[in-house]
Amino acid sequence: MNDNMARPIVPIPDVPSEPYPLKEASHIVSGFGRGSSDLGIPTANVPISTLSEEFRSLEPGVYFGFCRLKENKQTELVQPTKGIERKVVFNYGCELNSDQTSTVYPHVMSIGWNPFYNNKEKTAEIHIINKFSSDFYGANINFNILGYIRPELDYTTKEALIEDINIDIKTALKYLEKRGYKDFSEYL
Ligand code: ADP
Ligand code: RBF
Ligand code: MG
Repeated sequence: MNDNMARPIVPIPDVPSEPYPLKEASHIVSGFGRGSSDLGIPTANVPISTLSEEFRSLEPGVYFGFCRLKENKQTELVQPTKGIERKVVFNYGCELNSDQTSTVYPHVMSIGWNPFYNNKEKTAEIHIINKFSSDFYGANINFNILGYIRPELDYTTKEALIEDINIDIKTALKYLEKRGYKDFSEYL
């Protein structure tokens, strides 16, 4: 046993159930850059202001679903994240190849204040379950939410957080393979 908060067991139904499926379209902005550098798990951050009222009323926590990336030609829509001074290269997804823009990827999404890092703003971040060879800041992303995995937790170590995210990834893949979930892979 360690002294981290226990990960609660949340039952996941065999098919998406109310209020899911939810579907959103947004674009990717920059955050603090901790996902790749500190955790080794990059997350595509989407501005909460671009998301529906229904989405914004979701409990903080970890969710899963499918997503698809697309090059963003309307670059003026991408606004810098308030309060975060960090220079990254925005290529708006122009380096994504046709294979990458036609593939539907599974994802796990974290919504909330990241208690482990004590963030002051609520964030919505998507870890796409795939290895990419380059970044795609500014790209468009269509995603759905098909289920809820667990609440946001605080951790005493970074390793415990990483371990839990890896369990989240395994859980998402297991459910997204089921017929009832796979049926929503084109609902984007
Ligand atoms: P930030 O705090 O700016 O979001 P991250 O360290 O979380 O920084 O890295 C996120 C960026 O990494 C994304 O915006 C995207 O361009 C890129 N990226 C590369 N691979 C992935 C992936 N599998 N899932 C999400 N983003 C990825
Ligand atoms: N941060 C937390 O502080 N607590 C969590 O329980 C937590 N769960 C996450 C689950 C997933 C699937 C992902 C992708 C991220 C999670 N994070 C959590 C957010 C993590 O702290 C964040 O992605 C990094 O700070 C990079 O922005
Ligand atoms: Mg991120």
